[in-house]
Amino acid sequence: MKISPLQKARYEYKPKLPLMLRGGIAEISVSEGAETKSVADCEKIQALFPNTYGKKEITFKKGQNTSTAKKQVVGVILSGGQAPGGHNVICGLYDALKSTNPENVLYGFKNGPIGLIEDNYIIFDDEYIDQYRNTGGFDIIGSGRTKLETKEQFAIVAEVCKKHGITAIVIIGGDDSNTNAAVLAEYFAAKNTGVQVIGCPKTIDGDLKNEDIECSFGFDTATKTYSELIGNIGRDANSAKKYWHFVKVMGRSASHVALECALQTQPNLCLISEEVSAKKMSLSQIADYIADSVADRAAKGMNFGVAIIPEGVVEFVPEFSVLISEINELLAGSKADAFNALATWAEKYAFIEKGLTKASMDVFSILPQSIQQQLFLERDPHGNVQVSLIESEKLFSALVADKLAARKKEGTYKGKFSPLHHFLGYEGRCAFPSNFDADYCYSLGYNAFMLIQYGYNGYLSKISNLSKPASEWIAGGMPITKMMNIERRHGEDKPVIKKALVELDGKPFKFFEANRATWAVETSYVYPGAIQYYGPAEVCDITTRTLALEKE
Ligand code: FBP
Repeated sequence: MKISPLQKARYEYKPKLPLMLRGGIAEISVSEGAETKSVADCEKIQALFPNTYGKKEITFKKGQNTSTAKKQVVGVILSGGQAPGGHNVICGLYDALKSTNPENVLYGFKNGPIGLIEDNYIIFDDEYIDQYRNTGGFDIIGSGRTKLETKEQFAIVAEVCKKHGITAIVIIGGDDSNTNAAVLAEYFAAKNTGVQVIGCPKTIDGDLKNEDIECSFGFDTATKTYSELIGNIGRDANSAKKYWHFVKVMGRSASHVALECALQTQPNLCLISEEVSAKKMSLSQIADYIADSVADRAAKGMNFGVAIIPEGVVEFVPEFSVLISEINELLAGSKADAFNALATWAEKYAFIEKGLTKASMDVFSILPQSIQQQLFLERDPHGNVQVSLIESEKLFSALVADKLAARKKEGTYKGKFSPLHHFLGYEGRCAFPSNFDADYCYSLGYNAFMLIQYGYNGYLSKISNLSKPASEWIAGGMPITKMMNIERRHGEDKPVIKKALVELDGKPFKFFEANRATWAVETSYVYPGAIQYYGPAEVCDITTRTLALEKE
């Protein structure tokens, strides 16, 4: 296999652990804190998790290791979308496990949770693991989106664990995967299997965070990668002075990624879905808001700019989400076949016109035809419109073009508007992890093994104090049930980890809000450049603006 010089150099990088985890396993002791309660709906969560609810918060410290010496056979899975640093979670877990006892074994179940059901695995050894140290991607064992959530699946997993003598499972995933980790932990405890479950917080979206988890891994590297590209685009815009760039960034429903990229690059505009929702902004209001900045800059002779659009924004526009549900209804079950059988777009349009309410038709009719057609082409396995596939960067630039054309007619706008479109998502999910993510992930994995060794079940590996140098990070664990509440999902009340959206009264948004009017009209771009892996700590080890502002 041919490897790049950077990959080769990264193999040699020694991730930094918190001081309390350094110096060898024999010196890591545990300190138990207070019993915990879930963030909401305590009684209901307790009733659903009688064996794992209310456990104590725990912190590791330097001292005599008092865990019971027993052979550990651990299984690990990667779940959901790729996030930089996943390989290092596995490397940290492997190193801790092997340095505790060389007889310990680490199984990697392949292609996500399905690997546990299909009993599809590899057993890690030094030679294999060393090819993945400090690298991006999830290709070490692959990932997948199958959910582990039913009793039948849990029974199969229990059988697989029994077959291999597995004592613990580590689930590296987002809020849904860690919710399922908690349910699996409860199942194992109720059945007295003796198998422990530990979760690790992953997702580039940054929406798995709360008072215990300061950030999910991968967010740092992905946002640095996107910000490098947005900075480059800004510099190109400021050089050529002829294009408006509409950049959609990943992040699912939450706008943490968009906000972080805006804090790093200071574009002319950044939509924040949570604000759109709070202010109940319509498509037309959003288009006017963008058009104002285009016109103000044009008046100063600047017919160029950069706008960041979070991928989930259209879901938060009230009239658009009503339109989506009406379309889902319109095409439910066999009605989709009748629609698809229509030969021309004109016939389809007439069908749509008949099926939608007037209010939704008003919204539908102002959309560019390409977006109208996307709403009917891209369906998920349940038959619903996949909102993340809607090219909202093109939608908004088309709506803004209409607004500007109208203003031109009125004589209130005289500029030129040439939009270009970009979507930044997959480009950032498998980048070489930044030093922050390399260190954070290795620590999460190392720490996950300490939780296993000390016998904890249903815990999330927790590394905190992350805005400080790695030596000052604090390692410990938090019962997953503490992060749960009851939410309505698919028509049922379900215990889930609360998803974190951007807080409009939080410091990162407040900072953005205080500066955006200037950024909208001036050209204040910042060019972060590429992630640096070697060099001074103030260049290589800094984390996100979001985390820095939150911890100010
Ligand atoms: P996770 O929530 O599983 O971490 O995935 C994040 C994400 O990258 C989102 O930002 C994006 O909307 C989605 O995955 C894309 O999914 P897919 O990889 O299935 O195309």
